[in-house]
Amino acid sequence: MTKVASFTIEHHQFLDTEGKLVNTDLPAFAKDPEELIKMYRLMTLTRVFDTKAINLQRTGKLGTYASCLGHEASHVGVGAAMRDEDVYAPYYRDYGTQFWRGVKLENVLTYWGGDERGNVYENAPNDFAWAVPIATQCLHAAGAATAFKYRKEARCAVTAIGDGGTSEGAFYEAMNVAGVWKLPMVFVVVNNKWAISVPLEIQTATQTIAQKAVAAGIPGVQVDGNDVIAVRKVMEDALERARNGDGPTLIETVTYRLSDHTTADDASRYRKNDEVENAWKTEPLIRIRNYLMDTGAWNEEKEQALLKECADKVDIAVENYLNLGQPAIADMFDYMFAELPLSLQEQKDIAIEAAKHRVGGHH
Ligand SMILES: Cc1ncc(C[n+]2csc(CCOP(=O)(O)OP(=O)(O)O)c2C)c(N)n1
Repeated sequence: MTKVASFTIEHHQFLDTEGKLVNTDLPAFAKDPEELIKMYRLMTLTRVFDTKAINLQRTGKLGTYASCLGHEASHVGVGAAMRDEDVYAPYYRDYGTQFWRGVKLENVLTYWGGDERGNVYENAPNDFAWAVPIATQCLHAAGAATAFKYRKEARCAVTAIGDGGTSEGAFYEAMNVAGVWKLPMVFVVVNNKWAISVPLEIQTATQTIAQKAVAAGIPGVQVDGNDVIAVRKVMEDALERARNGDGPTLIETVTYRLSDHTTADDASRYRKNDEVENAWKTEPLIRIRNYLMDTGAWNEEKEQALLKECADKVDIAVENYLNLGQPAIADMFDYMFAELPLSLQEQKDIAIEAAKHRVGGHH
């Protein structure tokens, strides 16, 4: 017998669950407290926003909403490493990355309010809309990365997907083409341990999600997804490789979904309380806040001011969302097909006509 291939998967971490450094070889950005504070501020805003969005759904002002509670470091670390000219193809709960890139809080509310205008990101116009069909976004990102390579542009495409999503064919197809064409892209798998009620060990037989990269001939690395310094660092390295023409990377961020899957789910029906309680001990905000406090860059006064500022920002976004007014009737027909099938064209015409006759009708 001869060994023809072997692999190892690295796990990266800088901060332990208490916020103490386990690796003192800090990347450049982490030596600047202002950079860390910027990330912590957005992580906090994302959490305050998330709580409010759930309350809006519970009071009937928002449709089904997918919470990102617990994902804040994975999201913000990814966004912070990207450049404006890169392109992001998100899945449905990637708000932290998107906020970093300029997507407004209002966009998220508008989208989950069932209004297509939520997908129009004024400040991140090249990024893709949220993908709810699992793994399709990986192919969109591969398409964008192919265009960047073809046009010789120094841009990268980044996509994110959940652990369950890596069981989809589209995920492997995208990784395969990215590997063989050395596309300038990064695949981020947010491993939050659950795909609705399906736990990771039933989802896949692999020891890590990162090793799924081996099958595509690309590097796979695992990172503590609750450690924002580590996520940004591995992301920066992966983007540098991509920009240098060395091809794609798969990053697995190991985290935990602290909330229900969506507001339409009740995770207590399939998940043990102990597991969730333990996960709260390793959640991402505590450790970066503790680290900043220990280094003297943060204090209780700044914390209280930040919480107030976040609450105010969220309130303004909610007001804007609630005052947006009705969308055009045509919106629910216009974005699925390049050419509308005849049957839908008929329905669209009827809907527009009916709206004209309704009091306050809008089209
Ligand atoms: C192609 C496809 N199949 C099934 C679904 C239904 N669905 C929505 S979310 C979900 C679980 C996804 O889990 P994971 O990829 O781990 O991401 P998470 O939601 O945990 O962040 C499923 C099966 C879907 N949206 N698209």
